[in-house]
Amino acid sequence: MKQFEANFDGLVGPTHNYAGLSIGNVASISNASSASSPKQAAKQGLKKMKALADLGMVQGVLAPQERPDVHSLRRLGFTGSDANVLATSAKQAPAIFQACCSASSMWTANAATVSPSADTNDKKIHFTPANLTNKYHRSLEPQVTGNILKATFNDSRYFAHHTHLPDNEHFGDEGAANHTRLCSDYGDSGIELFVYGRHAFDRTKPAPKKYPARQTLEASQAVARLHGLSEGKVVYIQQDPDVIDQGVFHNDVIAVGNQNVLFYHEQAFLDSAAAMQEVKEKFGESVLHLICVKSDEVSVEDAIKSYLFNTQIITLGNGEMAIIAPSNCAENTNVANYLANIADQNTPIKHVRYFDVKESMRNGGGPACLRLRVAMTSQEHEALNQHTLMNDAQFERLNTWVDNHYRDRLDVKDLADPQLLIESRTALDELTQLLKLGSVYPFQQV
Ligand code: SUG
Repeated sequence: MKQFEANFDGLVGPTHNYAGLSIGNVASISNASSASSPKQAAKQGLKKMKALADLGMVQGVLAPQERPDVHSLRRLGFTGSDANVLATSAKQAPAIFQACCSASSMWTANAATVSPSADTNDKKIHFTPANLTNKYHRSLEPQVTGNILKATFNDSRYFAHHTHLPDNEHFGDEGAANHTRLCSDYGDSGIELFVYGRHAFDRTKPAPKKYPARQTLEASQAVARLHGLSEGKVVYIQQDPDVIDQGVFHNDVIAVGNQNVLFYHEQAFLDSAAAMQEVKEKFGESVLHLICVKSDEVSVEDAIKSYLFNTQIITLGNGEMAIIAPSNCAENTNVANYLANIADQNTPIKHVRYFDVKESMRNGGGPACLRLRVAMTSQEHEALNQHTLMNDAQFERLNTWVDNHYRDRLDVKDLADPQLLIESRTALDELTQLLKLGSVYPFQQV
C-alpha cells in the first residue's frame, strides 16, 4: 500500500482583511488597517495548491468560514436584521465587529492537530480541531472547522474526529502549527513533537513576559491522549519564551519538519540540547537530519520577517525534498544566501521553490500556515471526499468561483457593508456544492 503526505490548504475567504487582531504577531499588527485584496489572496493560495498538485503531491482544499459572523455578534447582544447587527456592532464595538469578520480560518495549520493511522492505537487518522482560545477572532473557528473536517474526511472506518478541547486558556490549543511529526517513511510509525509555550497549571515554570504563549503543555498532552499516541513516541518541547516575546507566536514560525528532517533555529526551544537528545532516542536507529540554523547565519528577526521556517518541506516522487518558501525569503539577503546553499548540505533537501503569498504574509501567515498536513495511505486517500482534491478541473472551477464572488479590494470600513455578507454567503453556498460538503455553515442550518 502506498503512503504519502497530503496538504490541505485553506481557501482564503471573501472577507480577507487586515484588522491588526493578533498581538504577538508582528505582521498582523504592523499592517493593521491596510487595504487588502481578497481576490488576489485567494488566487495566490490557489496557485500554490495547483503548483504542489503539479509536482505530484496530493493536494486538498479546506473551505473557509462564514464571515461576517453574525451569529457570534447576536450572542453578544446585537439584534435586529443581519444588516442591523452589522451596523450597530460596527458602530458600538468596532474591535469586536472586526474580529467577527476575520478570514483567519485560511491558516489551516491552525485548523487541527492530525495524527496519522500509523501512530494511533486504533489505526485511524485522528483530528482534533484547535480551540484557538488566545485570540477572540480565532476562537470563533473550531465548531465550523470540525464540520468542514468531518465533511472532508467523511468515512468513520478511517477517520476519527474529536471535539475541540475546552474553550479555556488553560487548554489553549493552536493545532498543527505547534506539532511536527518525524518518521522514516510516511507509513511507518513516527514520533510526534508537541511544542508548547507555557505550563497552564504550574506558574513556577518559565513563560514569556511581553506576548502571549498561545499553546499550553496541558493542551498538547490532552491531544496526545485523545489520539491514542504511545508515550514512547511523543516528545513535549517548550518554546523559548524569549523568542515568543520577539514575535514567534507559533512554533512553525521557527521550526519545520518533514519525514526524517527537522529544520529549526538554534533559539527555537528552551532547552534545545535535551529536547534533541530525546528526539534522537525516540526516533530510533534510522537516519535523522537535525538541521539547526545558527543566529549568525540567520537572526531570529530575519527568520520572523522572511518566514524561512514557515516553509513547507515536501518529499518529491524521486525521494528528494523541496522547500516551498514565500517570495519574502528571496528578498532577504541573509535568508536568500542561506537558501542558495541549502542543497549543498548533506541532507535530503535539494530544491527551493518560491511562491508569492504576500496577501497572507501581511497577516503573519506563510506557506506552512496555509496548509494542514495529513499523512495517509492510498486506501484512506480513496475514502476521503474526492471533491475536495485539487486537479486541473478543480483549479479552473475554483478560480472562476473566486472571479465571480470576490472583491478586488477591501478596506476595513467595507466590512460593515451588508452587501458583503450577502456576497460571502452566496459564494460559500455555491462552494459547498462544488466541494460536496453538505450544510456546514450556520446560515445553511436555519
Ligand atoms: O493567528 N493572523 C494569524 C496568523 C496565523 C499563522 N498561522 C501559523 N503560524 N500557523 C494569527 O495570528 C491576523 C488577522 C488580522 O490581524 O486581521 C491573524 O489572525
